[in-house]
Amino acid sequence: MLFLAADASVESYTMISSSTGGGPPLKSRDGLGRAVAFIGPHTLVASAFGDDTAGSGTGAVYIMELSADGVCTSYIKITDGLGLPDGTIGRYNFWGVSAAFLGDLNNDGLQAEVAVCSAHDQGGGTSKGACLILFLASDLKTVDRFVRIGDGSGGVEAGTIKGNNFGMSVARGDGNGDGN
Ligand SMILES: [Ca+2]
Ligand SMILES: [Ca+2]
Repeated sequence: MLFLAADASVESYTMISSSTGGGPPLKSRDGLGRAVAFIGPHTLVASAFGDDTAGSGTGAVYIMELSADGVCTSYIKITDGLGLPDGTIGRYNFWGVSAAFLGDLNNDGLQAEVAVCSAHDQGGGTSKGACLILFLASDLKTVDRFVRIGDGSGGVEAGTIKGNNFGMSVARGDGNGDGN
């Protein structure tokens, strides 16, 4: 984490890994930080798209509480069977290849919606990819519910996604100006 001055020079920095900065235990190729998104002033979503806890290459995300000086003071992990029902993601989906904070998507007053995508989601066909829209509870640690957007799910007609890797990157915006 880089703390920048107004002239964009680095004033200070911290590293969050398995050995420093309060990070979670990791193994090689977990890829912590493949995608990152702040969801609150001191709350960071950081993916580990190579995480194998729920099966090879399933992927995971950590929701980290950070101190003001950029050290992780606590974290929770979300993957298949851990905050999400078993089988939500699947092996070799590499969930967490991208992520974006969506603010208060459902307009319930809680800024707690996050998109986390799998470039190799197998729904609708081999490696077509998908995004999970997570609706977090007010603790920002528990997944209340989620919606999958991919080929044949979440309002996308089956056969629409013809190639692979839908969700390789993701960003928030209001393209049609309706406030969502
Ligand atoms: Ca909300
Ligand atoms: Ca909109």
